Amino acid sequence: MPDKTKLYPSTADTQKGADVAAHPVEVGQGGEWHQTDADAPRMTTAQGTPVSDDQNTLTGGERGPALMEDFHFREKIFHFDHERIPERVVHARGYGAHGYFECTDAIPELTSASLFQEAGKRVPAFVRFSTVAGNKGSFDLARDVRGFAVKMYTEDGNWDLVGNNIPVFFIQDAMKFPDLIHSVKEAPDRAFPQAQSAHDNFWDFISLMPESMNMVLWIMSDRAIPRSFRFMEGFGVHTFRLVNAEGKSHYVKFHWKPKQGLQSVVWDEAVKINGADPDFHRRDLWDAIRTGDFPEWELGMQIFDDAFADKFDFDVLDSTKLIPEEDLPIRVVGRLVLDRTVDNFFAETEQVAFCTQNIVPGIDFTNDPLLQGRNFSYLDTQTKRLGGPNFTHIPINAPKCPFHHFQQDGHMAMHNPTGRANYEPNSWSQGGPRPDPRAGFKTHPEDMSGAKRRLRPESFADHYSQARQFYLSQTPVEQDHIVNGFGFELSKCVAPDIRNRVLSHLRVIDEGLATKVAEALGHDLPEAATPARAPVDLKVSDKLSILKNAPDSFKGRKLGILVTDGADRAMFDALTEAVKAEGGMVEVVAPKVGGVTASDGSTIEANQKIDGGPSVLYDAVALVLSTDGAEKLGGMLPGKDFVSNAFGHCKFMAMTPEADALLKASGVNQTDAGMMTLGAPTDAPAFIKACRAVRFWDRAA
Ligand code: HDE
Repeated sequence: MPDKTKLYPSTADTQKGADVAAHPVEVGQGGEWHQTDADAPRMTTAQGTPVSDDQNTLTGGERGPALMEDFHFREKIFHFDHERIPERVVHARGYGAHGYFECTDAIPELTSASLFQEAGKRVPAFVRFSTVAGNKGSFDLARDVRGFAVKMYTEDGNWDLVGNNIPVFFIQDAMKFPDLIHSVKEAPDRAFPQAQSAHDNFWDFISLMPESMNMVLWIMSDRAIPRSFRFMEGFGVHTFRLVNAEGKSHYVKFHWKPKQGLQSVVWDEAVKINGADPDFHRRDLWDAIRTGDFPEWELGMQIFDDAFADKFDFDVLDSTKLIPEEDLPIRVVGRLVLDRTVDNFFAETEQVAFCTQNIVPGIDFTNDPLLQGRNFSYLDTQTKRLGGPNFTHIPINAPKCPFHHFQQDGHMAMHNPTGRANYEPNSWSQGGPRPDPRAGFKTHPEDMSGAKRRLRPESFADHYSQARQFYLSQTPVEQDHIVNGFGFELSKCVAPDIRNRVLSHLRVIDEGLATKVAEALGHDLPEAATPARAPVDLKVSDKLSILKNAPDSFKGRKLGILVTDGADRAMFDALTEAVKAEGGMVEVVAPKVGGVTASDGSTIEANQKIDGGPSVLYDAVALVLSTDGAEKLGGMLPGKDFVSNAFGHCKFMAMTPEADALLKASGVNQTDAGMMTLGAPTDAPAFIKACRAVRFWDRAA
């Protein structure tokens, strides 16, 4: 029987003097283990009252009841109870980083926006990448659009370019947004499936909305499973306006082009990455920035006027359409660099509020009905999510330029106007801010006429031509991925009518595509859908393909080196050096996380234990094994999976001759030009050079 009368020391007391130095600390992340009581700041309550004991609730008697009087306990639990705020209704899962935007090509002739007036000028920026459908705790490699929201803190206020990684959208009118989102999110009765579109409700809605066809092709393509946030493009999607100091306006489409190049994973990898590392994308961004490999995008603009808009095949106000770069080249005017991770996820990434209505003088909206609807939605949803109208007072949302207005009070008002005047006009000498008719924001005075009505313009009626153009612009490998995407998604639809309805649309897009998807499903082809307007054949656009624009560098990519005891040290070092020289990263995978003893008796430290470091986490792999090590790994499922998956996912692979037993055990009995035997350390640079192509797609043929 325990002695109930004896008082035990608190955990805090027992921890004192423990050997905390034994715990590894990630470099530069703060939270060092060596803090002593003398260094530490004094703990207080939220009111600033010093706390003497944070381990034990105040009780009446040694084993008595807790006392109401314990203000420290009550305050602590009360605050914890209120830690959560509603997650975003869409784009709930996201990851942010700080950086800057720099103008590289001044365009004062096109816009008076302050950030484009002078080459070399920088403004601070904050970016949040996101998935759309899943909740905040969902996995990173969902098949989904990625949000690409950029807040630029200019001297004329915050400009938010709230874009996506796909240049078109599902719907033409914001009125349909709640329906689209309801259909893709979990069904309301069963609350599943989570973070995926492979289900009846989504495809039911899509198949009844032919305007979504262009976007659906993008979603079934590899664009929806990017390798990382760093390797994807961003798009403003809508047509916006640039307005110069004389009030002259041009249309503009915004593009973010990753300096790192474009890269995606294959679907089978995506599924496995979600299990192996659900945070794959956020970890990638964090690691890249923390190691000083700052991701960078160019800001490009497609600039055009009414004459171009009039002769373009589609309505430039229709967000389900893009303007091919071949028809209207992109002018690069700036660059975005992400060079700082957040200090606190909640304060910055969770509380950041992007609004399409956050615009600056020199940039303006168009009548795109989707954009107009968004301008209402963002402010509205943020008022609810962040608890009131004063979320602009939160540092991440506050402008970094001076700001003065008469808005006051409300929940959590951090700075109210001072002085007597809180209205305008007023006649007080210290009467506060006044509008500036010269430099203030002016709406472009576009002509408007016509009757009020609910109507979809005829110019929005072609739903298939650009979907066909997208499909035909892909390489055969990418086309196969699209077919497989449809095959997978539709196989998860229980209702055959829904599958057939989708197939009927695919027939209008491309008979070959429809036939292959029908074959994948084991379906007969249904009647083709009847389009509102017959599609036309458009020129192939190479810029729509990822693989036609593949990177030519291993920079920013990761090599996974699998090692065992007896691994050739010189070979390991040569590979590591070659990757570093290319600007890539290395991660070492070993049977045990404690590392291995190399051929020369030295220790090779491991980053991952084999079952925690599957090859899906790497862009290319190398096997530096001893004969005995290869045999042992060949008897382990994670060892075999490492090799067979790397091979199946068309990765470049290099191996020492001793790895043979593992290759055979993994069912890899062939060699091809994507596999290199490492005979001597001097072979390593050639292998890393080959890895520049990132995947050996010939293997998929
Ligand atoms: Fe959004 N969208 N959206 N959206 N959107 C939101 O705002 C909305 C659309 C996009 O990282 C919400 O603060 C409507 C297109 C991003 O915080 C909400 C329509 C594009 C983000 C909202 C669209 C986007 C959002 C939810 C149809 C690409 C995440 C939380 C007209 C150009 C921003 C929030 C972040 C977030 C509404 C369509 C991009 C509900 C009504 C098209 C990147 O206001």
